[in-house]
Amino acid sequence: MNRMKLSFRWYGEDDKVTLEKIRQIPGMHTIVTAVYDVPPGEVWQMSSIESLKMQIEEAGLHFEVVESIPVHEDIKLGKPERDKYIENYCENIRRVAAAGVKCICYNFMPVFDWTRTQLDHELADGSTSLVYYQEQVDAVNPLQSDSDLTLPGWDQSYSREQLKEIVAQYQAMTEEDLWDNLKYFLERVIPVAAACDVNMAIHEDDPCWSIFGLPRIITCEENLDRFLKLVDDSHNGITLCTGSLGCSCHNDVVHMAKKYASQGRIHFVHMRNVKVLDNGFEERAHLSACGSLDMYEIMKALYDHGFCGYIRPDHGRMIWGETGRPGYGLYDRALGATYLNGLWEAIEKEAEGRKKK
Ligand code: DNO
Repeated sequence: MNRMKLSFRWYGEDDKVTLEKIRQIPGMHTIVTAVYDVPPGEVWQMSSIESLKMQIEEAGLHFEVVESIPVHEDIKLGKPERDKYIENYCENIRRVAAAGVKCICYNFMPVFDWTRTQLDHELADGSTSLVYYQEQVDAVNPLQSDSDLTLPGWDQSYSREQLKEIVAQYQAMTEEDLWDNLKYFLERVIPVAAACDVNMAIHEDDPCWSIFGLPRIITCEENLDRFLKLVDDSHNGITLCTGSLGCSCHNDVVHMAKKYASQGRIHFVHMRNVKVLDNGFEERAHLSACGSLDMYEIMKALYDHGFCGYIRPDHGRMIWGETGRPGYGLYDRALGATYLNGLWEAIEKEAEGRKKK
């Protein structure tokens, strides 16, 4: 039988959304988390990993997915110091594997992880969500000292000068340079993941286009094909993030789900709906009718093509007066989880019914 494992992101002991609450979501199996108090590039303490595992298992859940082990900028920039950071990365893979982790999510985006222009945009029903409006991004130029150099979601640990310098280094790089650096990284990391039987699952660039002229390459079908061939091993796979890919109308997410699931290369899925607009996109409730993506067709594509990895409801809106980490409150993600369970049960029963006939 074709099974998906339902999972939920938890930010550790400081998360207002506690394990006690998460465990009450029907069908919950796996916690997705990371060691958050270590800077990118450093080795995680075994005791920190063990402590996460213990807390999660005490709550009756499994610790099988890490999101993320961040990739140090020197690796993405191809600097000489990268070898040290790659070795640390490999050591982290060995350590989390020893604790029972089966899947590691990471990204290869220069400097900025996900980018939004507002984190609390009010939707028609009074809920709030994360949005991206291009004109607001265009107004922030990281190389102009008098520009307002922040957008929500960015790493606040850089000073303005540091950020300007690192952005300038990437602007001098081509997409081909970034591909070379990704290949160099994968050639060293994937054999270690394979030996530990851990699936590496790259997260697409969010949004899936270049920002401020910085190269971004994990953006579309053609590039995902190229990525999977860089190291042609099933441990070199993807996190299918429906919202990251689906915010561009050029990406056919249902087709991509079919294609990469049948190749056995989707190890993790982030299910989230977005409304695509002429000038960007808005994050919406998970239900298909609320956004531009057909969530049923995506789940069915995964089911029909043998997907049996981890799925988590991705960003939720803030509803019912909840406050907290944007995108990562309890209520709307829990509604998302329940919706995904419902879709999956219906798809599974229908398929089993078909088989019996
Ligand atoms: C945002 C997340 C991303 C994701 C990383 C993976 O909410 O989907 O931050 O965790 O890009 O490395």
